[in-house]
Amino acid sequence: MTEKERFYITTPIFYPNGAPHIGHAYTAIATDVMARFQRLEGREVHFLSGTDEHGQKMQQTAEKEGITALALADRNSAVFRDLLKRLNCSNDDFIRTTEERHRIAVQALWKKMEERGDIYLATYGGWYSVRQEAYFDESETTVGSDGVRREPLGSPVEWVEEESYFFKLSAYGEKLLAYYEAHPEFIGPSERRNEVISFVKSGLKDLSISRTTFNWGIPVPGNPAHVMYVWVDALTNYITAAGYPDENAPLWKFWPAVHIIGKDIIRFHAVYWPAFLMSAGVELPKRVYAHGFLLNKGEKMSKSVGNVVDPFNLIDHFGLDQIRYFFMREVSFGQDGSYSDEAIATRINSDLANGIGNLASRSLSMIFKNCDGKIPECGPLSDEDKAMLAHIDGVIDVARTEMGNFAIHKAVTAIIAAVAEGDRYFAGQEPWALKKTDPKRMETVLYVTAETVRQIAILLQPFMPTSSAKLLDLVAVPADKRGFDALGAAGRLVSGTAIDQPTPVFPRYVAPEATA
Ligand code: ME8
Repeated sequence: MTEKERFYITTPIFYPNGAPHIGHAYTAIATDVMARFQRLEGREVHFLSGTDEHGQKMQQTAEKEGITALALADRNSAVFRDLLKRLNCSNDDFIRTTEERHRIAVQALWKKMEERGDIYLATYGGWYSVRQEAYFDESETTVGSDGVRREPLGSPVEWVEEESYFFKLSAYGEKLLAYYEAHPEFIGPSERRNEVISFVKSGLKDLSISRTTFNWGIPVPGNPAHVMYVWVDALTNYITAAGYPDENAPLWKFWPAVHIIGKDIIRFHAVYWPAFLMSAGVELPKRVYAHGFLLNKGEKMSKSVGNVVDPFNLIDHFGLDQIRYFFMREVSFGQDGSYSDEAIATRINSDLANGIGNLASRSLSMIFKNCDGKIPECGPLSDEDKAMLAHIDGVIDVARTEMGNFAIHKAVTAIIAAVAEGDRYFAGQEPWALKKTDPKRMETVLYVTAETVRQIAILLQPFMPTSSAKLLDLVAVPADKRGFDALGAAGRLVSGTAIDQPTPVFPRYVAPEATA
């Protein structure tokens, strides 16, 4: 038996210092869609998510609440875990950076970097943002009219001086640039790649990688007065979960991974992380792909504006698959995207209820009523039938190419475009008229339409797993014929297979005000 190709994909690990918001849900949905797509392609997939639980911010939030940092992490990590379940994410593992397996991995990585001569002790002074958990150059900060100095994203910074371990990042500039050059696919999209290259070209300074001003973190091996800088700790999660430092661990075969992240953390993933791994002699990630930010009606979400959307509420209101579909279809993956309740409602009604839902229910109801509840015979194919089948058989090639380029929105657009094609075909063939004039021909038209629905449903599974399964149930596709290897001629519907009376899969969205 040939071994399956492997695919390891990760979300960022989330900061559990507050409740999850829609941005977290977005990144998780996109990663889940990619993981599911690869599984349907027949690959052996490992999909990792988790929570990033150390650092000063967590310690401070916990102190304010009068609880321990671990209690805060326990409570909120569970909410993120629930969010992933609620989103129907198919992650194989959920890592918490407070786990013992992670401490072992991070300390092992540190020791490797130290052995390599890349870690030294010195004094650090700089403008530190607690919110960003990062130091900023004085030149990057500005003093506002309120007298408060802030970093570019707006959080206050304070002057901090401490004894610190440093990582010799300055020694990796040329190596990183050579790596980006040799692996143009390493960073995406291209705007982010260019941004990273110019950052590295502008010269890398050594990186302060330990802290002594708080203790909520992983101790530095041999000097527990220091805890590790939270980004050294956080990034390592990706190899912890693959079994590092045990390169014979069963999951190590999955490394290297594809990292899906938000554009806010590209520098950490595309500069620091590969430098740490080069230093420690570990293979670099396969790809780092940064998606854009979600904006609420074009505005940045912030607690002070009061436009932060709770993903749980959004799902309760519109339905899970509807939300998954909306974000994957509406936002160009890699770019910022805006959303609003109106836009979600419009997509649900036009693409789902009036689109695939309607095509499935019209064609399958006709089959149920007129073909004895069985998938009809497929007679000789007309040019129109052949064109329809050729179209639907070809969608996977487009979807595969687009997904390979991380253009999730284009993949889903190609699939949904097949619905319009199906509608045109169905309306043009008028099977309801053929019922009287040429019932054999009607059967063929219904067969071709049901076959189109079958393939659309298989293709939509990564995006809307539950609804697609319902659609596949409607056309009585067996469980072992739902992978992408069953697309095209390989898995054509079998005439004579009994189907159930179709039930609606995508109800129309009606705003609550409108029903009142
Ligand atoms: O950065 N739009 O965690 P985090 C889209 N712990 N995506 C958004 C978003 C928005 N408005 N806001 C957040 C961290 N995200 C670190 C990561 S990884 C080793 C450590 C998404 O909880 C985006 O993908 O602040 C971001 O990268 C991710 O949530 C995690 O944000």
